This record gives sequence, C-alpha cells and structure tokens, in this order.
Amino acid sequence: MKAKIMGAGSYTPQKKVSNAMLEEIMDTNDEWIKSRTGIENRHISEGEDTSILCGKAALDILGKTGISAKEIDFIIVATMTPDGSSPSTACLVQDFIGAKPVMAFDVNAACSGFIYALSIAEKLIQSGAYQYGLVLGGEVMSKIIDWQDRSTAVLFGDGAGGVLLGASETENSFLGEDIHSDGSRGDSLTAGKRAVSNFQLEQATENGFLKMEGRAIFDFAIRSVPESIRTVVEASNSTLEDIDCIVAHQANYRILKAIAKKLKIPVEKFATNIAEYGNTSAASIPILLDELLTNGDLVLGSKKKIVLTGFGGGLTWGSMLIQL
Ligand code: B82
Repeated sequence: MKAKIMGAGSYTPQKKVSNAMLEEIMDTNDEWIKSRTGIENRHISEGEDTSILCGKAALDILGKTGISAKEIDFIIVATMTPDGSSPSTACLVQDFIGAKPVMAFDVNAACSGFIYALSIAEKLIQSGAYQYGLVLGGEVMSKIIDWQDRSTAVLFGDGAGGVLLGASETENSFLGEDIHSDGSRGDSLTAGKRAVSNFQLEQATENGFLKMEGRAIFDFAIRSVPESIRTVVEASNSTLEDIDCIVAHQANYRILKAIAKKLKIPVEKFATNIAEYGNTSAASIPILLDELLTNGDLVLGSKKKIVLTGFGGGLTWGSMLIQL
C-alpha cells in the first residue's frame, strides 16, 4: 500500500498577542523582536490545552476531507507539551472527535515531532493494516515558557495542525526521508526537566521551563538542515530546482534566510507565517502546510514536489520529500 496526504487542517487559539502587548508586560520591544525573529504576533491559549487544540484541528481536517471520525484507524499526536504524561494527548483527541477505540499515541521529538510522526504514520499505512490515519502536531508552548525571561518568552506561540493520510494502491505522497537525532547535544534546548526527587533526596529546584542556548542551536540548524534537505532531494534523483516550496519549522526568519543562503536558493522558496504565529514547535509545519493548501499556494494532486523539514530539541532534525 502507498500513503497519500488526503488533506490538512489547523486550529489556533483566538487570542492574538502582538509584540506591542508584550512590551506592556516585559522589557522588550517590537523592533527588537521583529528584526531578530520576524515575529509580529503569536496566538496564546486562554485555557484550551493541547488536546483541545489538536481535537479542533482534527475536526477541521475531517470537515475538509469529508472523512468521518468513525473511519479513522489511528491517531498520532506530536507534542512536547502534552496535557499530561497519561492519558496521552492522542487518547484525549480520540475521545474529543468521537473516533472508534483505535490506536492512539503521542510522539515527542520537540520541533521535529511532526516529521517523526508523519514518518511513522506513513509506515503504518504502507503495511496495509490501516486505511486512514490522523497525524497531528499541537502545542501549548505558553505553559512551559518562563514569562520572566524576555529572551525566550517573545518567541513562542500555541496552536495545532495536521494531515489525514489515506491508503492508496496507486498514489504515493512520500518520495523520501532523512531523519536524525543527536542526544549528546540535547542540553542546548531543554524543557520539562524534572530532577529525581523523593523521600530520600533533597527537594529538586528545577522549574521545567523551556531553556535554549540560542547561538548553539542556531549554528546546529544552519549546519544540519541544509544538508538534510540536500540529502532527501538528491536521494530521490531530484534537484533543488525541482522543489516548488520548502515548508520548514518556523523557529526564526533568520534561520530560514541562512538555510536558503547555504543551499544557494532564493529565500522565497521557503514558505513562512512566523510573523503571525511565532514558534509553535511541532505545530508549525502542519499549520503552515494547511495555510498553503487553503490559500491555493499548494494544490493536492498537482504532483508538485515540496520538502518538509523540522529541527529542534533532542537534538532532532529531519526532512521529507513530498509529492502533492
Ligand atoms: S538567537 O540565538 O537569539 N539568534 C540567533 C543567533 C538571533 C537571530 C535565536 C532566536 Br532570537 C530564536 C531562535 C533561535 C534558534 O536558533 N532556534 C532554533 C534552532 C534550532 C532548532 C530549533 C530552534 C527553535 O527555536 O525552535 C535563535
């Protein structure tokens, strides 16, 4: 069996927070944020947890594709901000959308999570055991942000997006993948850390907030991502000129510019919506993909080739070559 992307969908919280609004609660300014990151707004949850954002994105996907929740055979959620460790966010989505009691589980690969989840989902469909699978990326980053730390608080936003995969005997959306991890450099981007703490040990002081060494992960991104994009394109006998659009994790506009420069391709090949949503981690790729399919920039069935590429905590990174 082959796996086909049947459609996409997304949901972001109503509440939009501009850089000017952040100026009122911390020592930052619009010009600093815009020039270093490209971010102008982000959407922040007013109480909806990750499973609700993912559930609403799932309903958007089902509505757009005309597939009912009862036809879904598995649900995978990529997130680094699950509602809790158990139940998994995917189980909560299964209940929220009214799916049958199907396989549902979370994947954590930080900002690369959607790429990891899509890779797994493709293999499940390929096996022939499943007809339809929902692959979602969703985050409430605002709950793991240290709102006293202006260097990270301005960067992130909340949201969810995803795609429906379907089994097909003839049509295949997946032309290649290149996916990696390097735990030895994991300390440069951490979140949710909890020290071992119990009756025989001192109380832990970790607060679990997201921490990042900006320069180190910036260097990681501009070294690893261009190589990964090149690898996935060349391995499937394509060239960068054959690629219509690159849908990359929306971490920082300067990263996209640096990657484009290294690949010697125009930055315009990189789709972007970071100005509106900030960095939504595992949700950034599917939210952007849904936007491009909704506004007609990308068309399913057009046979055009695009690359999805993620990079983030773990460290993790990976790219997939997709034929629409
Ligand atoms: S930064 O270090 O402050 N910087 C780069 C030198 C300013 C342009 C910075 C900022 Br601000 C925002 C994001 C990054 C960054 O490198 N992010 C990532 C890199 C790799 C993987 C994931 C991310 C991410 O933020 O999700 C650097």
